Amino acid sequence: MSEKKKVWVSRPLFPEVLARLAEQFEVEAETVERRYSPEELRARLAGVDGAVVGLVDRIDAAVLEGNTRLKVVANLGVGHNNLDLPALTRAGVLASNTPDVLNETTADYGWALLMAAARRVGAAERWLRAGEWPKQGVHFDDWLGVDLHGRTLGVLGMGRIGRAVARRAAGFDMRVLYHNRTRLSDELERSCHAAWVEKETLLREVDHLVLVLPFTPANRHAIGAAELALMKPTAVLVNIARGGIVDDAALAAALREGRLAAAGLDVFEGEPAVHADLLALDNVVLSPHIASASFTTRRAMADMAADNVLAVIGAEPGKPVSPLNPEVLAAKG
Ligand code: 8YV
Repeated sequence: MSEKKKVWVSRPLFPEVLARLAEQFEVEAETVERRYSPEELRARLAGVDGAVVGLVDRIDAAVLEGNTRLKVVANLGVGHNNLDLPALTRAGVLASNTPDVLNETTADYGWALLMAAARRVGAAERWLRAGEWPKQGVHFDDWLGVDLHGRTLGVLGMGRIGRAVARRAAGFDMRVLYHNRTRLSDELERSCHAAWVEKETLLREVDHLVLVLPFTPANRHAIGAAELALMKPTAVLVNIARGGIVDDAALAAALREGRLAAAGLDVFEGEPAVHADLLALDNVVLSPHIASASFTTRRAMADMAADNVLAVIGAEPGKPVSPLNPEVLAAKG
C-alpha cells in the first residue's frame, strides 16, 4: 500500500475540518498560533505534499527553494499578499484562497466598526467599566457622536466585499459613492446604489469612508497624510482591508488633532503590533484582524481550504474551488 500523502496545517483549525483531511492524509496540525521564520516554513513544507496556511505565513521563493514535493498551498483568507504567486507557479504549486464565503460577514463587521467608531461605543464602554458613570453622570451633551443615517458613505475598493458594504447603506438611507480602478457595470452599480467618483472627490465628499481594497505595493499608504487632509473633520474612517493601506502614524496624527472624527481599524501596519499613537487615542476602535470571524464563515473558509487541498492531492483529484494560479494545473495537463 502506498504511503499516505502529508499535509501541514500551520495554525489551529476546526477539528471537523482536520478530520476531513485526516481521512485521506497524514495531517500534521499545529496546535498553537504562532509565526514561523522562513527557515521553519521551509523545513515544514519540505516534507509535505500540501499545506493549509494563514496570512502570517509568507510563502516565497526562498521558502520553496528545492521543494519538489509540495503540490498545493491553501491560504486561509481571501487576501493573499502573503503568497508569492509567481514563485509558487514556478515551483509547480497550486495556490488557493477563500473568496466569497466571507463577503457578507466581513461587510457586517465593517459596519460594526463604523457604527462603533461613529457613536463612540468603545470609549463609552471603557468609561463605564472604569466606574465613571455613578461618579460623573451622563450629561445631555456628553458622548455626542456623528450620525450615519442620511449621510454619504464612501467605499474605496469596490470588489465583492466593497459591494456588500455598499448594499447595506440602503438601510441607513445613505448615499453611496465609491472609487475603484475599474468602474463597475451599470447593473452592479445599480445593485449597490453606488456612484463612481475620482478618489479625490470621494475623500472630499464622503461623511464616512470604508477601505476594502486589496494590498498591493501600489496601494501602500493609499490613505496617508495628503489623503486624510482632504477628508471632512467630522468623518469616520474604517479599515477592514489590510495593514499598510493606511499610514497609521498619519492617521493617528489626524485623529489626535481633530482633523478626523474617529476611526475603526481591524488591520494594522506591522500587526500584531499596533502603532503606539493609535493605542493612546480614545476616538479609535481597534480589533485584532477579525472581520471574517463568525462561526459560520470561519468554518466555511476552513472547509474551502480543505476542499482545495483535496482537489489537488486527494484520492479523487478534481478542479480546485478557488485556485489563484490555475496555470499550474494546465501545465500538468
Ligand atoms: C483573515 C482576511 O483570513 O480573508 C482575508 O483576507 O484578512 C481575513 O479573513 C482572517 O482574519 C484570518 O487571519
